[in-house]
Amino acid sequence: MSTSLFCLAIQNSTLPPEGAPRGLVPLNAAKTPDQPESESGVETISQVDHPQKYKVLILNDDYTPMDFVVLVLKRYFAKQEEEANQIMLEVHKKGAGIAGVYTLEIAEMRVMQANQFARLNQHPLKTTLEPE
Ligand code: TYC
Repeated sequence: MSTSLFCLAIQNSTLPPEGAPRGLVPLNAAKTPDQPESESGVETISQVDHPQKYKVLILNDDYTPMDFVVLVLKRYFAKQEEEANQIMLEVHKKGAGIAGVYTLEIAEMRVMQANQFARLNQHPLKTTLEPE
């Protein structure tokens, strides 16, 4: 998928000159009033430089033990004990919280692993993802 995006970007000749900082390409650089962004290739380049990120949300429930939630945050979301405790308490009070922000493939993997770990341990704990 990323290969075809990259080819389209080159074909539309909107890449900055060699050596120019790509992060500074104006988002409307090659856009004319009657030309949709998808044809200009500009939007494509911004996606190549900044792939969409996804928040992994961890959801509250009434049954999963607090210690287990902390363990999940440490094991699958690389949190230290203190931060894991803070996130768990925030979720407990507010209903949901952010376990981490990742590219789609990584976010999907963490959600699957965390949900499977909870299921195997017979806890109803759920994580899910949403675009950032
Ligand atoms: N509410 C749970 C309890 O009182 C603790 C909990 C916190 C569960 C966070 C899930 O994502 C969660 N045992």
